[in-house]
Amino acid sequence: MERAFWKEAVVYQIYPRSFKDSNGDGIGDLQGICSKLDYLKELGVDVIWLSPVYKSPNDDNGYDISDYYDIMDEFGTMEDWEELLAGLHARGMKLMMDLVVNHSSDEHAWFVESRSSKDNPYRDYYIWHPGKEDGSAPNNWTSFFSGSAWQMDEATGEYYLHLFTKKQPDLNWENPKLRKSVYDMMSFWLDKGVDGFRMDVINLISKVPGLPDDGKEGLSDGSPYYMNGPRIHEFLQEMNAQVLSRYDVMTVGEAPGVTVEEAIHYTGKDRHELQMVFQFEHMDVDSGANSKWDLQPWTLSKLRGVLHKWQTGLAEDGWNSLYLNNHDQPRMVSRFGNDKEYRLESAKMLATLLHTLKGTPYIYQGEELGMTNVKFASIEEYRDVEIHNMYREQVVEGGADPGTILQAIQTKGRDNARTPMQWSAEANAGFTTGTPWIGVNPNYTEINAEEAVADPGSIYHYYRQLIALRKQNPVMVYGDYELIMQDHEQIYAYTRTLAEEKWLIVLNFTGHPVALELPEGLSTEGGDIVIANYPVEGMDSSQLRPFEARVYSLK
Ligand code: ISL
Ligand code: CA
Repeated sequence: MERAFWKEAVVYQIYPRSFKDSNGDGIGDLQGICSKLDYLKELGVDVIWLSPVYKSPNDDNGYDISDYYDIMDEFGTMEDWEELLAGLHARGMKLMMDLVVNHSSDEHAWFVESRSSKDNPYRDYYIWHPGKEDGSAPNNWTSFFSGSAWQMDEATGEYYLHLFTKKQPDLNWENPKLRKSVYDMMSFWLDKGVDGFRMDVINLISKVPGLPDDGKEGLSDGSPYYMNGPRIHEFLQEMNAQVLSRYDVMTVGEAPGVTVEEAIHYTGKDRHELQMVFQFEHMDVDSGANSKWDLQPWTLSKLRGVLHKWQTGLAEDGWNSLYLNNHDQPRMVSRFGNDKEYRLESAKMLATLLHTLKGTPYIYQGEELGMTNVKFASIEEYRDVEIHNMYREQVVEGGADPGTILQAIQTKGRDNARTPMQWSAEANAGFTTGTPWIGVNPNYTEINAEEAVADPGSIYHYYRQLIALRKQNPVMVYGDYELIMQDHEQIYAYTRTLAEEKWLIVLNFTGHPVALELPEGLSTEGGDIVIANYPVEGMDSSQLRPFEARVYSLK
């Protein structure tokens, strides 16, 4: 067991636009975050991952960066950012910045230069290609956010690649000059005292040479030609050698489409690449084969199957990140729990899962309050570019039933995670004194931080306990994971073992009571409850109540 800070840490993700507005313009900002540092310290988290705060025209809320060296006007100034960093450090917390270098904004100076002429020195900072003979796009790849991944640029008559929106042109990692520019920029932030990076879609940066497609008619998924591409490990090892290894940093790479085998290559001990990745397989358990908008019921078997595969797959080498929601995903209590009569119980049950599996837990803002999905009644109330592009493609151009598509958006849309943080029962949930950039979830009068902090039985206090337990019990971090009752349809149960210490975790994933029959050789007799989401009084060793979660220390 090799101890490491980043294994023992709990990370809290802030989506600045929606966290706290300090000046009444309706947009969260850096001073807003500064005003909540004591709240974060009280919760007990060790690291803040800050979604992008760099200069940006906000086509994709900061994931389209026009200046990597400066702060977005709406969020404040470099001085505000420095105050935030100092405030975190003064409280013993660390700051992980978002690193978005698969693409930049089309308003970045590099792209402005690049598009201006074919022989501009920055031309090769991006991926340009002439069209096919008939003038159509160079290949049939789709963009993540609907339509072709190629955009014709009139100035030079060539197409540029954009895996995301057309205002997010892909950077050309084949160009050593671009790579050097990225490494310089990373060093700039690390020299300012940043403690790590969350790397946006980092496994997409290496594209197969020649940018081939699958030869099919019409648009098609190009991911086999850029996910975990041919030079990805070379690039990451270079980044590590030139930048990361010179600092004591924490790293996590966002990696859609990553497999367990690949994850070991990214995070293995002797690989010198990343510490952990965000894998996505468990985010696919309620989607059809082609799209997240194709709603399918999930089952515990499916979800557990994926989590178990990753737990065992990275048991010897590599390390897991643990999350059930973030700024791109619906709220976990609405998706995997019950956000109505069992909101409290199921949010705590899911929290128990996240904090007792092996890996580093990531809390997304508001998760600790049990914030839920929002159901905006019309498409106009949504803000996300992914949602609007999809709606246009499906409904406006494709003639799909608007009601069906709206339901998919209400269930899976990213704006579910982006409604303002619910601080109090005051107007606009205490998020802003102005008009919020996106509607507040109307349930803020009941679900808010002020109430939660005041109520010892709240989800918030349950998170505090879980985080505190992690600091006192190495078994939570380093203990071996072993699945029991592998085929149970309602209960997810496993043990964690470190030397003499053995913990048993039992989680009821349903809204009804379920009989608990432990396999032979395992007994809770004489064991202690470490944490549970129901009072210990009334606990029946042979039955779990709706969404009941228990962690035992066994004798
Ligand atoms: O959000 C998703 C599903 O709806 C993912 O496909 C998501 O686009 C993918 O995980 C990449 O996400 C990251 O890069 C995007 C940005 O929009 C996301 O917010 C970011 O997390 C482009 O930078
Ligand atoms: Ca503001």
